[in-house]
Amino acid sequence: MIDLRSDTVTKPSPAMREAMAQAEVGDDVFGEDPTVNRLQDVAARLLGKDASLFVPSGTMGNQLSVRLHTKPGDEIIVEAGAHVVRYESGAAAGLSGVQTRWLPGARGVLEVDQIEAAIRPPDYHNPPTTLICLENTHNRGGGTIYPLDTIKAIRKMAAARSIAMHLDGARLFNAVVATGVPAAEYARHFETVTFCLSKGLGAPVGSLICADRERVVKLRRLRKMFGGGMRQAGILAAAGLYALEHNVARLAEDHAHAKRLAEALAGLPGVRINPAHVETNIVVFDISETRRTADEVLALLKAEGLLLVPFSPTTLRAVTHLDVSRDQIEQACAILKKVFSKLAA
Ligand code: TLP
Repeated sequence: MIDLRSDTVTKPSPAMREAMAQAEVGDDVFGEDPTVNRLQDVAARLLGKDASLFVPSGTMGNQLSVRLHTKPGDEIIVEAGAHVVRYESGAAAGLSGVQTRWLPGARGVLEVDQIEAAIRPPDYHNPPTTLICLENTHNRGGGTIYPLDTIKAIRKMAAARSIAMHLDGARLFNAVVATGVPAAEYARHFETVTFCLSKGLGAPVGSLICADRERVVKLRRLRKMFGGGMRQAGILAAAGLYALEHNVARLAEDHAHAKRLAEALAGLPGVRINPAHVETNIVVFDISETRRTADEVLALLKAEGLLLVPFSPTTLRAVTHLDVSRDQIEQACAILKKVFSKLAA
């Protein structure tokens, strides 16, 4: 099976497992795990922040950040396809009691005017707008890179209104590798930034929230409250350190593989995709012209040995990652060609 369902399916390599086996550990709830502490220092430095906190998942990173920046009854502004509201099981409402305002973006990207128009004027009928969440790269947008100038404009407007900004940077390093913009240059426009080790970076578990020291102290308490305090987590942190050292620059290969898939898909009957929109490792394409549902097409692809996921009843997503070789990408292109040509015949 060629598994392009997500970059979350990657498995730790033998060298990563060796680093995990050798990790020095301690009780991280006491702050005594040297490997976790090292990972938190490395992550903070990379993102140009004072400090960072290791958490079990990207979802927890986002939700601790929402909780940090808001009070129950506040409103937060998000893009309509953002992970924080589409795939986190209603957590912002359930765990922080906030109302979410969903704005439609262009492949996930919101413009400053759009956000500004959605901010509630101060009036006791209105919920206070206290947080803007952006996502870079944007998953449902198709791996879109958030333009730095757009982020800067949003930041300027938000700062003037004392509204905090959180970045869901689950795939921030994909944006960094694709653009050459340093992670810290993206991060400095946000109070809190999360990134995931368990996606394209290939670690089995874990994300980091990076922020100033005072916020990290508060986040640490919230992590305990949300049940995310871990003990000898150095075994996991060692995988993260290995990932940051060995698996960042190679993300460029995943991007080239995604482009190859997009170009192959663009020539197939029944498929709609603009390869120019494939900027990183995510390929989202429309299959409505096949007049088959996403689930029907997925079953046909699976029977040929290729796994993708549905993104809507008429769109599919493929994600490239470090456990898929160039040869397997060529095989995937051949399977896609076979299935879509058969459907058209
Ligand atoms: N995304 C997963 C699914 O949940 C959809 C995937 O397969 O892409 N932010 C973004 C932008 C994400 O894409 C994800 C995971 C998360 C946060 C959550 O990370 P985890 O799974 O560690 O909670």
